[in-house]
Amino acid sequence: MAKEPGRVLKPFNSSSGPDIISPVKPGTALLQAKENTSTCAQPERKQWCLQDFDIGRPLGKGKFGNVYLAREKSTKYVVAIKVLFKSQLQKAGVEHQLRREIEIQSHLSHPHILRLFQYFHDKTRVYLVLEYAPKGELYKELMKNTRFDEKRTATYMYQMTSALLYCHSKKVIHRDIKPENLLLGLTGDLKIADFGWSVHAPSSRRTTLCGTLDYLPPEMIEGKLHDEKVDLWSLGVLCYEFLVGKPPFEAETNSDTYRRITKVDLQFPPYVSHPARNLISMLLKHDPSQRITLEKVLEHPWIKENQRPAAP
Ligand code: AK6
Repeated sequence: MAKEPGRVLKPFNSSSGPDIISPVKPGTALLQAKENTSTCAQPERKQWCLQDFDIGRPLGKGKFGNVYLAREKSTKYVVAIKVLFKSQLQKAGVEHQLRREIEIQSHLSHPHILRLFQYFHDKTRVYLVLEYAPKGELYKELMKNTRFDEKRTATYMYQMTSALLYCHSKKVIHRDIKPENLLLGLTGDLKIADFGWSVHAPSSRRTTLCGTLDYLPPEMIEGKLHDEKVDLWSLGVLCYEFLVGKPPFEAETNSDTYRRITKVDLQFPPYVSHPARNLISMLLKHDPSQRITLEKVLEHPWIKENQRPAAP
């Protein structure tokens, strides 16, 4: 069982390689958005503050605060601003987790990972300046469509896989891949959005039945050591859910879900094509070392034949 279910980005436990997790001093400018051209004394070191933005409509509510659409005044650059209350972060004892997440995010820049441009804070709040994903939440699209066709699913799978390859190359494992954590960019491209602590707007789906157990791999349920291969399992669950409209091991109770996961009790509705079943089955292997690699997912015939290249 996951000890900290909501935490999104985890460092990949590895004794080798540089440690990218180091404390961040509050107020440190972690990232300079290229788009920011506002005049200031040190053009490369502009630190944003709330006065630099016009704040728009709320985009979502969360446990520690809300997200708003916002526009940087001088550049008119549109972003999302997440407002977190320091008192609530303190009460929940998650400040160091937030800092660590900010530190990890500051090292990530990929077309399919939602950008954290910068953060700033005042006496009572911490503000995260995030990329705005205009087409909104993917799980809503899934609910609207019930399920996605194979072309759309393969396209999302390709984008997810390239984002995860990038994360794993930086020794970051995601561990919380599910439709609720994905957003859609202007061209309908997928963005891993890292809702952090499942602080996004309440989702009606699944929470009543089994919480978020559906995406947990056997090694985490069984309390074993786990590594970046957990993301391969979640990718398999995600692919199934896109094609079928519900996750593969869904059950009435948590313990039934656990049982189905540890047995890898995988069944496909008749409409799922055999090449798609093949890929899902190669991701949903009980033994992490037997799972197909991310490199091979990109080269899988079903992905190659069905994924639509990114719009120019
Ligand atoms: C919403 C949209 C954009 C943006 C990189 C909090 C945390 C304790 C994040 C976070 C990084 C950190 C955190 C959250 C996110 C989101 C939706 C995604 O809260 N961390 C407390 C510890 C850690 O991303 N990401 O929250 S916000 C956004 C919408 C809605 C429609 N389009 N575009």
